[in-house]
Amino acid sequence: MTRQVFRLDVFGKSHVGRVRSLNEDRCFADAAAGVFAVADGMGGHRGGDLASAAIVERLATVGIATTAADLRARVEARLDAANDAILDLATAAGATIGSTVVVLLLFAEHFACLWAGDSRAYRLSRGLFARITRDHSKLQELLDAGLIAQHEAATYPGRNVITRAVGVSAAFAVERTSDVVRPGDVFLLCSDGLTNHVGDAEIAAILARPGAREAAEALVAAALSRGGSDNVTALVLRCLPPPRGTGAGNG
Ligand SMILES: [Mn+2]
Repeated sequence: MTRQVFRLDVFGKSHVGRVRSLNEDRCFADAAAGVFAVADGMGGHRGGDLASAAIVERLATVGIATTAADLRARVEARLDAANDAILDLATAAGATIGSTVVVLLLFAEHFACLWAGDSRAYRLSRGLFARITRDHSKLQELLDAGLIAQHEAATYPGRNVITRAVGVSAAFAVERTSDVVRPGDVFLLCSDGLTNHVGDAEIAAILARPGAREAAEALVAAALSRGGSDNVTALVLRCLPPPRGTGAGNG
Protein backbone atom coordinates (compact mmCIF):
# COMPACT_ATOMS: atom_id res chain seq x y z
CA MET A 1 0.00 0.00 0.00
CA THR A 2 1.06 3.54 -0.44
CA ARG A 3 0.91 6.14 2.30
CA GLN A 4 0.88 9.08 -0.09
CA VAL A 5 -2.03 11.41 0.59
CA PHE A 6 -1.21 13.70 -2.35
CA ARG A 7 -1.41 13.21 -6.07
CA LEU A 8 2.22 13.49 -7.10
CA ASP A 9 3.36 15.11 -10.32
CA VAL A 10 7.07 14.26 -10.59
CA PHE A 11 9.59 14.83 -13.34
CA GLY A 12 13.38 14.61 -13.21
CA LYS A 13 15.73 15.74 -15.94
CA SER A 14 19.51 15.30 -16.01
CA HIS A 15 21.82 16.60 -18.75
CA VAL A 16 25.56 16.17 -19.27
CA GLY A 17 25.89 19.90 -19.95
CA ARG A 18 27.88 21.76 -22.61
CA VAL A 19 31.42 21.09 -21.35
CA ARG A 20 31.69 17.70 -19.63
CA SER A 21 31.82 14.43 -21.56
CA LEU A 22 30.27 12.27 -18.81
CA ASN A 23 27.17 12.83 -16.69
CA GLU A 24 28.07 11.95 -13.09
CA ASP A 25 24.78 13.30 -11.69
CA ARG A 26 22.04 10.83 -10.85
CA CYS A 27 18.33 11.50 -10.44
CA PHE A 28 16.06 9.07 -8.56
CA ALA A 29 12.31 8.93 -7.92
CA ASP A 30 10.22 6.19 -6.30
CA ALA A 31 6.77 7.67 -5.72
CA ALA A 32 5.39 4.52 -4.06
CA ALA A 33 8.19 4.51 -1.50
CA GLY A 34 8.14 8.31 -1.16
CA VAL A 35 11.85 8.64 -1.96
CA PHE A 36 13.27 11.27 -4.34
CA ALA A 37 16.94 12.14 -4.74
CA VAL A 38 19.67 13.89 -6.69
CA ALA A 39 23.33 12.86 -6.35
CA ASP A 40 26.34 14.60 -7.91
CA GLY A 41 29.45 12.42 -8.13
CA MET A 42 33.05 13.60 -8.15
CA GLY A 43 36.39 11.93 -8.77
CA GLY A 44 38.46 11.00 -11.83
CA HIS A 45 38.41 7.82 -13.91
CA ARG A 46 34.62 7.44 -13.67
CA GLY A 47 34.87 7.51 -9.87
CA GLY A 48 32.17 10.15 -9.54
CA ASP A 49 29.89 8.15 -11.77
CA LEU A 50 30.36 5.05 -9.60
CA ALA A 51 29.77 7.05 -6.43
CA SER A 52 26.48 8.65 -7.44
CA ALA A 53 25.30 5.33 -8.91
CA ALA A 54 26.13 3.55 -5.61
CA ILE A 55 23.75 5.90 -3.81
CA VAL A 56 20.75 5.55 -6.11
CA GLU A 57 21.18 1.78 -6.39
CA ARG A 58 20.75 1.54 -2.62
CA LEU A 59 17.89 4.03 -2.46
CA ALA A 60 16.06 1.77 -4.91
CA THR A 61 15.89 -0.90 -2.17
CA VAL A 62 14.09 1.24 0.47
CA GLY A 63 10.67 -0.37 -0.04
CA ILE A 64 7.41 0.64 1.63
CA ALA A 65 7.92 2.02 5.14
CA THR A 66 5.35 1.78 7.94
CA THR A 67 5.96 5.18 9.56
CA ALA A 68 7.82 8.40 8.73
CA ALA A 69 10.51 7.43 11.24
CA ASP A 70 10.82 4.00 9.62
CA LEU A 71 11.22 5.63 6.20
CA ARG A 72 13.94 7.94 7.48
CA ALA A 73 15.76 5.04 9.16
CA ARG A 74 15.60 2.95 5.99
CA VAL A 75 17.03 5.78 3.90
CA GLU A 76 19.76 6.63 6.39
CA ALA A 77 20.81 2.95 6.48
CA ARG A 78 21.13 2.99 2.64
CA LEU A 79 23.18 6.18 2.73
CA ASP A 80 25.48 4.69 5.38
CA ALA A 81 25.89 1.58 3.23
CA ALA A 82 26.64 3.72 0.18
CA ASN A 83 29.22 5.65 2.19
CA ASP A 84 31.02 2.40 3.11
CA ALA A 85 30.82 1.09 -0.47
CA ILE A 86 32.24 4.29 -1.94
CA LEU A 87 35.05 4.33 0.62
CA ASP A 88 35.93 0.80 -0.51
CA LEU A 89 35.86 1.89 -4.16
CA ALA A 90 38.13 4.83 -3.34
CA THR A 91 40.59 2.61 -1.51
CA ALA A 92 40.68 0.19 -4.44
CA ALA A 93 41.17 3.05 -6.89
CA GLY A 94 43.73 4.85 -4.74
CA ALA A 95 41.79 8.06 -5.23
CA THR A 96 39.25 10.25 -3.47
CA ILE A 97 35.81 9.79 -4.94
CA GLY A 98 32.47 10.73 -3.52
CA SER A 99 29.07 12.19 -4.17
CA THR A 100 26.78 14.84 -2.81
CA VAL A 101 23.23 13.77 -2.13
CA VAL A 102 19.91 15.45 -1.42
CA VAL A 103 16.95 13.19 -0.59
CA LEU A 104 13.33 14.19 -0.11
CA LEU A 105 11.15 11.72 1.81
CA LEU A 106 7.36 11.86 1.75
CA PHE A 107 5.20 9.99 4.22
CA ALA A 108 1.52 10.88 4.51
CA GLU A 109 1.46 14.69 5.00
CA HIS A 110 5.05 14.90 6.24
CA PHE A 111 8.32 15.45 4.46
CA ALA A 112 11.93 15.11 5.52
CA CYS A 113 14.98 16.27 3.62
CA LEU A 114 18.42 14.69 4.14
CA TRP A 115 21.52 16.03 2.48
CA ALA A 116 25.30 16.15 2.29
CA GLY A 117 27.21 18.60 0.09
CA ASP A 118 25.92 21.35 -2.19
CA SER A 119 23.07 19.65 -4.01
CA ARG A 120 19.99 21.55 -2.89
CA ALA A 121 16.30 21.31 -2.13
CA TYR A 122 13.87 24.20 -2.56
CA ARG A 123 10.20 24.49 -1.68
CA LEU A 124 7.46 26.71 -3.05
CA SER A 125 4.59 26.65 -0.53
CA ARG A 126 1.57 28.98 -0.67
CA GLY A 127 3.57 31.46 -2.71
CA LEU A 128 6.56 31.42 -0.38
CA PHE A 129 9.80 30.20 -1.95
CA ALA A 130 12.59 28.94 0.30
CA ARG A 131 15.77 26.93 0.12
CA ILE A 132 15.35 23.96 2.47
CA THR A 133 19.00 22.90 2.50
CA ARG A 134 22.15 24.72 3.55
CA ASP A 135 25.20 23.97 1.43
CA HIS A 136 28.05 22.09 3.04
CA SER A 137 30.66 24.20 1.30
CA LYS A 138 33.60 26.50 1.96
CA LEU A 139 31.60 29.30 0.41
CA GLN A 140 28.69 28.80 2.84
CA GLU A 141 31.14 28.82 5.78
CA LEU A 142 32.58 32.13 4.58
CA LEU A 143 29.08 33.58 4.13
CA ASP A 144 28.06 32.39 7.61
CA ALA A 145 31.18 33.95 9.13
CA GLY A 146 30.48 37.23 7.34
CA LEU A 147 33.83 37.03 5.57
CA ILE A 148 32.29 37.52 2.14
CA ALA A 149 29.01 39.10 1.08
CA GLN A 150 26.15 37.36 -0.74
CA HIS A 151 26.73 39.48 -3.87
CA GLU A 152 30.32 38.16 -4.06
CA ALA A 153 29.24 34.51 -3.87
CA ALA A 154 28.49 33.97 -7.56
CA THR A 155 32.03 34.86 -8.58
CA TYR A 156 33.93 33.44 -5.59
CA PRO A 157 36.63 31.21 -7.15
CA GLY A 158 36.32 28.37 -4.61
CA ARG A 159 32.53 28.22 -4.66
CA ASN A 160 32.42 24.56 -5.69
CA VAL A 161 34.58 23.29 -2.79
CA ILE A 162 32.33 21.15 -0.61
CA THR A 163 32.91 20.18 3.03
CA ARG A 164 30.70 17.10 3.24
CA ALA A 165 29.92 14.25 0.83
CA VAL A 166 29.02 10.57 0.74
CA GLY A 167 32.09 8.31 0.51
CA VAL A 168 34.91 10.54 1.74
CA SER A 169 34.93 9.78 5.50
CA ALA A 170 33.99 6.87 7.77
CA ALA A 171 32.40 9.47 10.07
CA PHE A 172 29.62 10.28 7.62
CA ALA A 173 26.40 11.96 8.67
CA VAL A 174 23.68 13.71 6.71
CA GLU A 175 22.01 16.91 7.85
CA ARG A 176 18.22 16.82 7.93
CA THR A 177 15.13 18.93 8.26
CA SER A 178 11.42 18.12 8.24
CA ASP A 179 8.01 19.81 8.08
CA VAL A 180 4.40 19.30 7.04
CA VAL A 181 3.54 19.25 3.32
CA ARG A 182 0.72 21.55 2.28
CA PRO A 183 -1.49 20.75 -0.72
CA GLY A 184 0.01 22.49 -3.74
CA ASP A 185 3.58 22.47 -2.42
CA VAL A 186 6.28 22.23 -5.10
CA PHE A 187 9.73 20.83 -4.31
CA LEU A 188 12.89 21.03 -6.39
CA LEU A 189 15.97 18.84 -5.91
CA CYS A 190 18.95 19.93 -8.00
CA SER A 191 22.69 19.71 -8.50
CA ASP A 192 25.07 22.68 -8.49
CA GLY A 193 25.14 22.56 -12.29
CA LEU A 194 21.74 24.26 -12.07
CA THR A 195 22.37 26.72 -9.25
CA ASN A 196 25.75 27.86 -10.62
CA HIS A 197 23.85 29.36 -13.56
CA VAL A 198 20.30 30.02 -12.38
CA GLY A 199 19.52 32.25 -9.39
CA ASP A 200 16.88 31.66 -6.74
CA ALA A 201 14.46 34.27 -8.10
CA GLU A 202 14.43 32.67 -11.53
CA ILE A 203 14.07 29.19 -10.02
CA ALA A 204 11.06 30.42 -8.03
CA ALA A 205 9.40 31.87 -11.12
CA ILE A 206 9.88 28.65 -13.10
CA LEU A 207 8.58 26.46 -10.25
CA ALA A 208 5.36 28.48 -10.19
CA ARG A 209 4.48 27.15 -13.64
CA PRO A 210 1.99 24.30 -13.75
CA GLY A 211 3.49 20.92 -14.58
CA ALA A 212 6.56 19.23 -13.13
CA ARG A 213 7.89 18.28 -16.55
CA GLU A 214 7.57 21.80 -17.93
CA ALA A 215 9.36 23.24 -14.89
CA ALA A 216 12.22 20.69 -14.86
CA GLU A 217 12.84 21.11 -18.58
CA ALA A 218 12.77 24.92 -18.31
CA LEU A 219 15.27 24.88 -15.43
CA VAL A 220 17.73 22.63 -17.29
CA ALA A 221 17.32 24.69 -20.46
CA ALA A 222 18.12 27.87 -18.53
CA ALA A 223 21.36 26.36 -17.19
CA LEU A 224 22.37 25.10 -20.64
CA SER A 225 21.63 28.46 -22.26
CA ARG A 226 24.16 30.07 -19.88
CA GLY A 227 26.98 27.72 -20.65
CA GLY A 228 26.07 24.43 -18.97
CA SER A 229 29.53 24.28 -17.42
CA ASP A 230 28.69 21.19 -15.34
CA ASN A 231 26.26 18.29 -15.39
CA VAL A 232 22.82 19.71 -14.57
CA THR A 233 19.96 17.92 -12.85
CA ALA A 234 16.52 19.12 -11.74
CA LEU A 235 13.83 16.96 -10.13
CA VAL A 236 10.49 18.72 -9.63
CA LEU A 237 7.82 17.26 -7.36
CA ARG A 238 4.34 18.79 -7.12
CA CYS A 239 2.11 17.63 -4.24
CA LEU A 240 -1.39 18.14 -5.57
CA PRO A 241 -4.54 17.93 -3.44
CA PRO A 242 -5.85 14.37 -3.19
CA PRO A 243 -8.69 13.43 -5.52
CA ARG A 244 -12.14 14.18 -4.08
CA GLY A 245 -13.85 11.43 -2.15
CA THR A 246 -10.80 9.30 -1.45
CA GLY A 247 -10.92 10.06 2.29
CA ALA A 248 -7.15 10.18 2.35
CA GLY A 249 -7.21 11.34 5.95
CA ASN A 250 -5.22 14.52 5.78
CA GLY A 251 -7.75 16.60 7.73
MN1 LIG B 1 28.09 19.34 -10.10
